[in-house]
Amino acid sequence: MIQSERIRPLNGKPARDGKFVLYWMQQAQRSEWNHALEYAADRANERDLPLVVFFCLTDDFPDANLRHYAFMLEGLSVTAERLKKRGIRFVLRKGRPVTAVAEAAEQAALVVTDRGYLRVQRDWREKAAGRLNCGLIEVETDVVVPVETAMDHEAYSAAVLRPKIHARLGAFLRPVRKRRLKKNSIGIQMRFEDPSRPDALLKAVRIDRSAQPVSWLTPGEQAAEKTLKIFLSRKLEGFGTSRNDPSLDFTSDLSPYLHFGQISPLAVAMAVRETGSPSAEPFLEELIVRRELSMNFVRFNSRYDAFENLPSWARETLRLHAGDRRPFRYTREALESAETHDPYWNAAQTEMMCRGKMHGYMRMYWGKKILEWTPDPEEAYRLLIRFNNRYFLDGRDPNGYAGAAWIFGKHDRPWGERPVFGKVRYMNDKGLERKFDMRGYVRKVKERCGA
Ligand code: FO1
Repeated sequence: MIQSERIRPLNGKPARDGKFVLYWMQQAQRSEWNHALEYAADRANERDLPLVVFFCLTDDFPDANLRHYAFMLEGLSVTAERLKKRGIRFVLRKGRPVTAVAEAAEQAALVVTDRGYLRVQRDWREKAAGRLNCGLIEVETDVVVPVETAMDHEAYSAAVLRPKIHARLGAFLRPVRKRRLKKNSIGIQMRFEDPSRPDALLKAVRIDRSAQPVSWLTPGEQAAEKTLKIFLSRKLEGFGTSRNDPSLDFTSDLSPYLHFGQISPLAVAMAVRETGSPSAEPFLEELIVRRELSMNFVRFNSRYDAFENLPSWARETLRLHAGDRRPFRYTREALESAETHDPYWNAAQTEMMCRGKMHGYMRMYWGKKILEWTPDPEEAYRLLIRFNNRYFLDGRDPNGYAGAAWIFGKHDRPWGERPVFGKVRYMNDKGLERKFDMRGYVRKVKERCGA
């Protein structure tokens, strides 16, 4: 059984006679550990109907470009292959999601979808709910504890959310059983594009092509599982003590896969917990408490991508210090091309530009310096969101929005007052040098990015 807290009917309409059950795959782009897919399989089996999986490829996903579409489409080709092995037809169509799902559902008895938290994802689902003539049911599968089950309002900080999550973990850390489909759907006739040719699809979409795809990380659920295995066998042990050192490699590299739903956070959490490693706890704090704090944030704060989402103390202190003299000031162009006086910042920026990722600790430092070196905090906020969304594989994600907000004081507390930052937490290069081998980090980025 899929836990009832994960399930929400979106339009109150009943199922009707139809040729298949349709799963509109959107957030959870995977064939395993997917509550929405298995829920749809149950509904199909109880009606003796086949199950069809549908994905809408839209060319105007906000702030997305070639780098992200390449990762997503290659991943989807793997998912299509795996679904086929289960006798499930995967239909991909270009278009606008609401219209496309309504068309794909013309002969469906029922439509099931997964849950996404961003404005655009909520909007698609709300409009589709009104448009469809059959039931639309949402199943939440990209968090361990369903968002409203943990809390029904915005959490002020991780300290507030943590005990609520921990209290429910036992109930939700449960594997997702893979169902056997009674009826095979491979032969169903439907108009579709070929998901096994991501290159052709990439050429066909009209998107911003300015950020290049990355080659160091293979997309798709299979690669995600391999990345998890490598993390468990070689990195988890050192995660507890060395994850913050940017010259070392103890982070999981899972965030791009999590962003596109190519791996389930539940599967990762259970695998990590099973190791019994002392590092499991700090890792699960990031994967569950911190990540789900970001879902809580975008779910309950409608201004999650703007300066106005900050707590009043942070907005006030930053505005009060907006006129302070900046030790350095850089234009967007100078920042974008990594031309500052700070070799560590330049290395972090280079890492993001060339790999679509940045070491987690450097991501905090990098953001703090954008705040420090931009003439105005509100402009700095916009710039940070822009860089985040454009260059990171895992940008355009609740985690990215919460990370940007944290730089400006969200989910944090006031610290001692100082120029520019006011009471917002400060970070500096001396701190980095004291704690880590920063030359090693710069060298590593040079080796990887050739800059
Ligand atoms: N979801 C879709 O349903 N269709 C798309 O064409 C699509 C493109 C896309 C591009 C970049 C990106 O970061 C996300 C994209 N998504 C798309 C959504 C994505 O898979 C996730 O659901 C959310 O971004 C989660 O934050």
